[in-house]
Amino acid sequence: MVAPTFLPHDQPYVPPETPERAAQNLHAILAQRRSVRQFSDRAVSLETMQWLVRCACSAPSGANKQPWRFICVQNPDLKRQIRHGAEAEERALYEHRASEQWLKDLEPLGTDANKDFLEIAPWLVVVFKLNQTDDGGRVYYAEQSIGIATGMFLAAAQVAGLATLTHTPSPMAFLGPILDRPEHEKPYMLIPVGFPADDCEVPAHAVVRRPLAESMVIDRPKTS
Ligand code: IYR
Repeated sequence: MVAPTFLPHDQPYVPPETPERAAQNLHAILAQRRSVRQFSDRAVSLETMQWLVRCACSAPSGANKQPWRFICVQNPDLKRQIRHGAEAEERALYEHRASEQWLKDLEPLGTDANKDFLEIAPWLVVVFKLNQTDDGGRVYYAEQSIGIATGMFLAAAQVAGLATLTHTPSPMAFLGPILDRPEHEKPYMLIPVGFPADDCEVPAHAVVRRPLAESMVIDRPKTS
């Protein structure tokens, strides 16, 4: 038995404005995030990446097991190998794996199997989910924990003025061997990080969000 110890939570974060304004101000930043597929090769400092990963790792996790690893790739040869692995899976997806419906749903995005951005973006962050702790212990709610951490990484990059893409070439098993990851780490998401190219374009349709009332329900819906 480990006896719990507690500290006073006597300095909770207090925003300099009201909760309404604080949340609205963050929304004004987050709502400008776009998934980018045309990156500039402009450098992003290692220090920036360290802060982004610190932001991600501030996420809550089941029993504080922190079941994640953020592999930050800048080496051109590793990026080339990742691009080739991803493009092989994407070719299979576009040529035969994806259903007609899926291909139709992708049409507005204008995507294809070419993933040249994987070599152009200055950093590729490969998020791995830990199926156990490094010393063989159990992890809990790993899917939720890593989803939260990844979301916080994306938000931090946006706040830092950096573009990201949530890229999931599927299956992603090729990433472990390229990056020499151990068996208990499973690839979760591939996130290019950088600045948008000067001539970057983004799909027009994806900026539209459903009205709030379709995403947010207060208490029970009214029965008529
Ligand atoms: N992984 C492919 C296909 C793709 C799938 C979904 I769902 C998207 O939202 C976008 C793309 C690709 O990256 O091209």
